[in-house]
Amino acid sequence: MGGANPLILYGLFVPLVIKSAIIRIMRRILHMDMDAFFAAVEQKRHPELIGKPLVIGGTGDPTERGVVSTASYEARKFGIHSAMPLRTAFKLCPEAVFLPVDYREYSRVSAVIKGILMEFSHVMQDVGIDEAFLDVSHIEKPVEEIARDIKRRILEETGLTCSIGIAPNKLLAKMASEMQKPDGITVITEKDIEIRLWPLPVRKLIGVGPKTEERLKSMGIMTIGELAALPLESLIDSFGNSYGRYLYEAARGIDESPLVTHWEPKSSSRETTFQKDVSDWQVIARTVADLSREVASGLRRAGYGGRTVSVKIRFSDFETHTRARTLDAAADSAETIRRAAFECLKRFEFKKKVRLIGVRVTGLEKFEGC
Ligand code: TTP
Ligand code: MG
Repeated sequence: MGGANPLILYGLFVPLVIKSAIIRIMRRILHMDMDAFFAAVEQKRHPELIGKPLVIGGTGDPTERGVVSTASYEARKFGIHSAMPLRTAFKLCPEAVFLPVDYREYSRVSAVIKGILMEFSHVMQDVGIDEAFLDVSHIEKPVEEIARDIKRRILEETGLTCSIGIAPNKLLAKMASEMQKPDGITVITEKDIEIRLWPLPVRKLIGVGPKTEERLKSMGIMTIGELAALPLESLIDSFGNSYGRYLYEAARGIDESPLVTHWEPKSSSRETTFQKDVSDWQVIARTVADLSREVASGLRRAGYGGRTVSVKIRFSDFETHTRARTLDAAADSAETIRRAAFECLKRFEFKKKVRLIGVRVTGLEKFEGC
């Protein structure tokens, strides 16, 4: 009868300690990505377009300059994809419907979707107009059920479908959300890395672009599994310390990065490509004034002011120059930004026609009370 038996204490506490360690390590991260987002929003408000090849991009005129922002799944069957010139898309599928980009509407729908995600968890990382990470570790429900609930709410509120990936980290969650598009739910655990990650081509690994893919190909590495077989030293030799280490860990499905729930914008900019290269000073000046006004209104909406205004001019031969002007204090007024942009404009030599003009404000500071 001399107090608690240390063995019983051991039996009681050790499993608790282990359990809390597992809970801490095993995060449940969800990645949501809307399906053919811009096209789906258009099909929602124009139901007659459902099931048709639909291309969203530029001004919506496929005979003009501009690139494809997105294509409906029906249009993708013709080989049309994002970033392709609209004219090429038109050649591939002349019967497709072409529509202009309506950012205002897509941003509105995006805000509704992000609001729904926030109802499920406040730990959300907004990564783009149609995607976000959500930490759902604390929700005591099977992950598939959480994903189904989110998809149901998004469908009810917007009429749109999304694909969801769930995994112990952001890297695997993002790869999972791609695996069963459209309208899919994919759960990946650490046990799945060997069978589901390693057979994939290296390009499917987040952070591997076309250049790295080529480098790896030349080393005889085609799949993520082959990449995972390379020793750390040889990756560091080939790709440098930081990217080499990233590839080593990513190929093993390791990613400890936290969700970034708050970010500060670094710059605000707008640019425009003319349908036909211009030399008319009036047009150039009016464009700079319009872009300055748009940048200023974006800054005010976000509650920021900026110190440095720069103007970018791309000439008809693609030669591109930038001129910058730093203000005495951060500003968000259209008038101040326009005046600084015009000072920049005066410092260019206009010997060739102009293809593109951009206005950018950097050195942003939060304007309190906005
Ligand atoms: P994505 O999620 O890459 O594409 P998506 O939603 O159209 O299709 P998926 O079903 O494969 O996810 O991009 C989201 C939106 O961002 C897309 O609808 C349009 C826009 N976008 C561009 O404007 N330019 C681009 O190059 C890409 C890739 C996307
Ligand atoms: Mg998408």
